[in-house]
Amino acid sequence: MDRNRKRALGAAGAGALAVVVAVGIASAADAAASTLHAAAAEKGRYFGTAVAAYKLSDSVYSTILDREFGMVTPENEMKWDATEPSQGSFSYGSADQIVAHAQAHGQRVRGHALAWHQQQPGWAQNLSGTALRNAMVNHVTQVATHYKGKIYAWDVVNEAFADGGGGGRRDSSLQRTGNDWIEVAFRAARAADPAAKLCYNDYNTDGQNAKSNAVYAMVSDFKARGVPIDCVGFQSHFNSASPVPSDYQANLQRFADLGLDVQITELDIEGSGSAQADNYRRVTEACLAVSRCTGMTVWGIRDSDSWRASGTPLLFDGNGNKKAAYTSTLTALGGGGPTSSPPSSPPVSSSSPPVPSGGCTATASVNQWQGGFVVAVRVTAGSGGTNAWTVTMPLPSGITVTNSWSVTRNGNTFTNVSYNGHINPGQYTEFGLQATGTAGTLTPTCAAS
Ligand code: G2I
Repeated sequence: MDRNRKRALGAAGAGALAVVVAVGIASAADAAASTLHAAAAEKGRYFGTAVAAYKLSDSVYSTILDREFGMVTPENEMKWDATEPSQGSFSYGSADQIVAHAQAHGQRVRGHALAWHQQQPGWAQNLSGTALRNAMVNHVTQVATHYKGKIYAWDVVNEAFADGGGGGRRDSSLQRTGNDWIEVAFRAARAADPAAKLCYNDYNTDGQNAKSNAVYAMVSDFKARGVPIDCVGFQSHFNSASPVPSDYQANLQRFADLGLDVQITELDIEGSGSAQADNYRRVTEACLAVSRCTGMTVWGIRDSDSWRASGTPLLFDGNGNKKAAYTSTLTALGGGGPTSSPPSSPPVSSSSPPVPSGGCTATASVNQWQGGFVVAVRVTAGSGGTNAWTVTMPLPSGITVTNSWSVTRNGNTFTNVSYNGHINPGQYTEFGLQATGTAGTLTPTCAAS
C-alpha cells in the first residue's frame, strides 16, 4: 500500500495553470481518515454533495454536511430560473447563501448549471433564435462573472445530448439556435471566469453507448479545435433499470485519455443494504482507479433529501444515520479504520530525504495569470510531527482573496482545518487560495503545536 499519499490536482485556466489542491497526509502509524472528504483528500480527490439552501438551517443536515463533505453543488439555486427570473434581472440570494456557507466551512463549490434546456425561466422559454442565443450568452457571462474566483468547476452545459441510439444532440430551443451553442457557452464562461474548470455534464453517459460516444466525439473535437473545456461530469444516477455499467471505469478512463478531468457529479444509487453498498464501492473504486477522476459528488445527504427519496439512494438514512453504503464508500476511499495491522517496524528506505528537525516548514508555489493567481502552500512536518499548525504568509496590498481551501484564514494567518492538522514527521499537507491581483514573491513561515 502506498503510504505516501501525496497528491496535487491540476486545473487549467486559459493558458494559465495548475491549481494545487488539498491533500494527504498519512503514514503507517496513522489512524485512517474518518470522514468521506478527509479520506478522499488523502487520495487527492474531493468528496462532495448537492446542497439545498433552505436546508442549511436544519442542524442535522448541516452537521453532516460540514463533517463529511469538502465540495458542494447547489442543487437548484444556480439554475437559470433561480438566477435570472426575469430577463436581465439577476437574483443570487439562495446561491450566495450556499457559497457563503461553503467558504465559511472550507468547502469548495461546483457551479450547476449555466446552460440547460430545463429549469429555464418562463421568459427564456418564450424566446428562440438569435434572441435566445444572446440571452443565453448574457446569462452565462453574468452568472460566471458574479461567481468569478469562487467556483472550482462549472457545469457549463448540462444534458445536451439525446437519449436512445441516435447518438445526436437533444432537440431543444437552445439546440435550434445552432449547433455551435455549446462551444459558444464554453467560450463565454472562460472569458468570464478563467480560473474555473469548465465541464460538460450529462446522464446515461456513464458507460460506453451511443450517447456517451456522441459526447466523446464532441469533446475530442473541442480539444482538437481549442474550444475551452476542462472536464466531463458523469451524473451517475443509478437504479435497477439503469445499473452501474460494467465498463464504468473504462468509460471514465477513455474520456480522461482525451486530456481532461472527469468527475462523478450527481451520484445516487437506489436500493439498500449490501447490494447498494457494493455498488457505491464499485463507483468509488472506479474513480480512484482513474488518475484524472478528481472527485465525486453525491446528489444529496440523507435519503429524505433526495429527488428520488422513495428509492433511498443516498449514504445517510432519513435520520442522518450512516448506511452500509456510507461505510463501503469510506472504506473504498481508504478511510474508516485500519483494515490490516500496521507493520511492526517502519519501512526501510535509503533514499528518503532527511526529515527536517523542529515543528514544520512551509513553501508556496504561485500560478499567476493576468489579473489573478492561485497559490498552493505545502506544510511539511518536522521530526516532531504536528497536531496543529499555523502558517503566516504576508500578502501584498492591493490583492483580494476570493477563495481558499483546506485551511481557515484570518488575514495573513492560515490555520489547519479539522482533517489536516495532524501530520506525521516528514509528511506534508497542502492548502490553497485564489486571489485577484499580483502575488509577487510569497514567503510563508510555519509554526506547529
Ligand atoms: O433531475 C435530477 C438531476 C438531473 N441532472 C441535473 C440536475 O440538476 C437534476 O437535479 C434535479 C433536482 O435534484 C431537483 O430538486 O433537478 C430537478 C428539476 O429538473 C429538481 O426538481 C425541482 C422540482 O422539479 C421543482 O418542482 C422544485 O421546485 O426541485 C425544485 C426545488 O425543490
